[in-house]
Amino acid sequence: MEHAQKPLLRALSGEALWPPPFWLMRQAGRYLPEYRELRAQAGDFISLCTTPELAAEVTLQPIRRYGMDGAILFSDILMLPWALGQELRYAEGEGPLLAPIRDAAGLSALRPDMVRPNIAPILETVARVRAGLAAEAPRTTLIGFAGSPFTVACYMVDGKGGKDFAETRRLAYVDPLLFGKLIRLLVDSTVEYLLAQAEAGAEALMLFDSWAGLLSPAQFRRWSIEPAAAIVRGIRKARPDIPLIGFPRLAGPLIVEYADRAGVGTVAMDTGMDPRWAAAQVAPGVTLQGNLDPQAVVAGGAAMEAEARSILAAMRGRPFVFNLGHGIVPPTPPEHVAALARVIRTG
Ligand code: 1CP
Repeated sequence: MEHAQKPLLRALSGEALWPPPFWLMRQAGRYLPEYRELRAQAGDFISLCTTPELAAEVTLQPIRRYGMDGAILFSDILMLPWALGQELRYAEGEGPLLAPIRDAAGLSALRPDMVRPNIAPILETVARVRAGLAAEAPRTTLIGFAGSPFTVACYMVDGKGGKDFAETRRLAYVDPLLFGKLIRLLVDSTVEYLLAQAEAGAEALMLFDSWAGLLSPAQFRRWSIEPAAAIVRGIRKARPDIPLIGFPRLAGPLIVEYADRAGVGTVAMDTGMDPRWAAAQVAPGVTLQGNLDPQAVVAGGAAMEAEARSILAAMRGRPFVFNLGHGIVPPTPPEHVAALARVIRTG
């Protein structure tokens, strides 16, 4: 299929399509038995992300089952700190663990010059997925991604997953010079990383700012919106037309300012965002994406259907991509995803 005719690319470029295209955050993963099987063979999670044949296969698994309009590269936002040389491991059941960076010595140990060689297997995955989609699912768009500088810094500074990231937010107040250097390094490396994914075959790019909503409004402008805008400028210089999606999770009303200033054409709404409010407040040329509660898909049935239909009704007539408000969770029954796909496709 002609690149410009893929439904997701059209919606991301500002067309209001009905029914809307859809994909689901974390659509490749533990709720799928075929993923669990392959994951068991691969060994650890980093090996899975850096073995192109396996990572490409995992990316394609949900597309084969459900025919989503978007395939998101199977990788992780923490593969960038890994590529920068920060020690990273994924402990079973505990999530990611990193050697925390909290001072100038930690910062200067990072190796931006090593990003390009270290991401080579991830770029090969991108190329394989693109070829796989051309053969198996020619209407499906390949989405590359990175974490936003602030969200990636949360893990780099705190050193582990969490809900609060107190060390990171404290460092941003007590040593904004050091924190600003880390953010700038991440801006530059993220531009390089995303452009390399585009070069390898990614057709749209998403920036996950999962923890943006932990910031005060002033800190949100400084550490979420400004770095996102700098990344968008860097990408636009080389790739003026590639669609960009921003996800300032938990931003609340600041999503409007993010939509105005970050420069992305599409803004993803989290679960708590009222889609009717967002449709009224966010500039009409900006595509919205979201925002079904992942727990509604665990529940399934009439409750899921009612939630999905109310989002569809709120978005009718504007450029929109149906998605979840956050990642799909492991207990999700796969047949509920099939039922959701049917609801979306009937509009
Ligand atoms: O054991 C396993 O199988 C590892 C679990 C896992 C998976 C499947 C992790 C560890 N990452 C991923 C894949 C992943 N992560 C994708 C793949 C593509 C897809 O969506 O299908 C993507 C886009 C991400 C992005 C990601 N990783 C985000 C941003 C989105 C979000 O969910 O908010 C974040 C915050 C992470 C960090 C991360 N990686 C993994 C875990 C368990 C976590 C969360 C840690 C925490 O803070 O508790």
